[in-house]
Amino acid sequence: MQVLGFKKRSVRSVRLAGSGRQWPRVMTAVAAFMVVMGFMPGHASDASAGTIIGLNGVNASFYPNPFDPDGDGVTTGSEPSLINFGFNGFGFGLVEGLPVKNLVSRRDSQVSFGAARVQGNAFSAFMQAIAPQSFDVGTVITAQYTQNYGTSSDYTLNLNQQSGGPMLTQSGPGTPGTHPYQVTTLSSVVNNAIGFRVDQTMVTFANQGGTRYADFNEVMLLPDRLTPIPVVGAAGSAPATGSTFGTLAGLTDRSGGLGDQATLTGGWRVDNPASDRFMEIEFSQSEPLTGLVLSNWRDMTIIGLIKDDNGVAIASFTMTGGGNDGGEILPIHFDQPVVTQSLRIEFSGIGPIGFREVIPLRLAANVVIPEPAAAIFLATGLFLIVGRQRRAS
Ligand SMILES: [Ca+2]
Ligand SMILES: [Ca+2]
Ligand SMILES: [Ca+2]
Repeated sequence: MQVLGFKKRSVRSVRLAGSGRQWPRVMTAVAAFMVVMGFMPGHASDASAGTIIGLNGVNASFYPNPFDPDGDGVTTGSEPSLINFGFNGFGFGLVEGLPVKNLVSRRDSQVSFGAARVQGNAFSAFMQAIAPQSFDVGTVITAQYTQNYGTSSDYTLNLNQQSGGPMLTQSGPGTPGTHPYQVTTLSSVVNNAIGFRVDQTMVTFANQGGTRYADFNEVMLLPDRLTPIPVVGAAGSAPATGSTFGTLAGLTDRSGGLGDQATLTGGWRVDNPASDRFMEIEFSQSEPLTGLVLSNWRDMTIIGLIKDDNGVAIASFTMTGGGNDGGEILPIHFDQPVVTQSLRIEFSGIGPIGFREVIPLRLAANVVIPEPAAAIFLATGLFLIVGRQRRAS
C-alpha cells in the first residue's frame, strides 16, 4: 500500500495508513443500507442523496437542512419553505435562470446543476429562503462560483430573524473566475433565525448581450459555532493508469474548483485510482473534530470510510453525482468530538475519486471580553475597592 509521506507524519498515522481490517464488514453494512434506502449509484436528483453511518461508538449524521425538513428535496414534500427572488431597484425581464431553491440544495456546481441564478436587466438582485420554523445558526458556510468575464458579482448575506431586523453575517467580493467556500463563525448562536437573503451585483457575461446575471451556489446554516481546523499536510492515491487532476492542496484551499479536468484548479481528482484508494489530511496537533464538510467532484459516486489517527473507522458515507457538473456538499456532525490528528478517507466502489473541498471543523471557543472592556472592568473594580478603603479609613 503506497503511502505518501507527510512532513510531520507520526508513528501513529503510519500505522493507520496500512489498516483496512474493518473494510469488508463495514462495506457489507453500507451495501445493505444502500439497498434499503433505494440508493442507485449515479442517480441524478436535485435532492441531496448522501448517507452517513457512525461506526465504533461514534454517532454521525448530517446537519439538518432547515429548508428541507423532510429531507426529500427543497420545496418537494410537505414543508412550506418560501424561496423567492427579485431585483433591487429598477429592472425588467426578471427570470429564474436556474432554480433559486438550489441555494439550499446541498449541491454545488460551477454553473448548472446545484446553482441558483437570477437574470434580467438590472444591476442588483436578491434571492432569499424562509424556513417553515425558526432554527439556530452558529456558522454560515457558502459557495459562490463567478464566471471569469471581468466583472465582480459581490454579495451580502443577511440572516432573517423571527424577531428583530436582518443581521449582516457574511459578504464576498464575487471576484471573477473564482469559486470560494467561505466559513463565517457567528459571535454567538442566533436562536430565532427564520431564513436568509443574498443581495448580489448582477453582471453581464461575454456574448450574452445586455442580460445580467447573479449566480450563487449554496448557503448552509449550521446550528453549532464551528471554526475550520488548519490542515498542514495531505496525501492521496496515485492513478494506476490515467491521470491526477488538480492538487492535494486543492482539497482544503477553500475553493470549489474551476475548469474541466485538464485545467482543474482548486480541487483534487484521480481517474483510474490505484488499488489503495484513499485521501488523507493531517493537522498540526490532536483536534476535537465536531464537523466535516465534504464536497465531491462533479458527477462521481463516492463510497467512503472515514478513519481517525488510530486507524479506527468513525463513519461510512456515500455521496452521489448530479449530472455533468454537480456533486454534493454535505455537512457531517459528530455528536461527540472525535479527537484526532488526521483524517483518512478510504474509497470503495469503482470510478474516479475526488473532492472540490474538505472542511474539518471544531467547536469555536466562547467569545471572551475584549481586552479594552476587561481593562475598564478591572479598573472600575479597583476604583470601588480603593474608594471603600478610603471611606473606611
Ligand atoms: Ca422536502
Ligand atoms: Ca446548491
Ligand atoms: Ca478545494
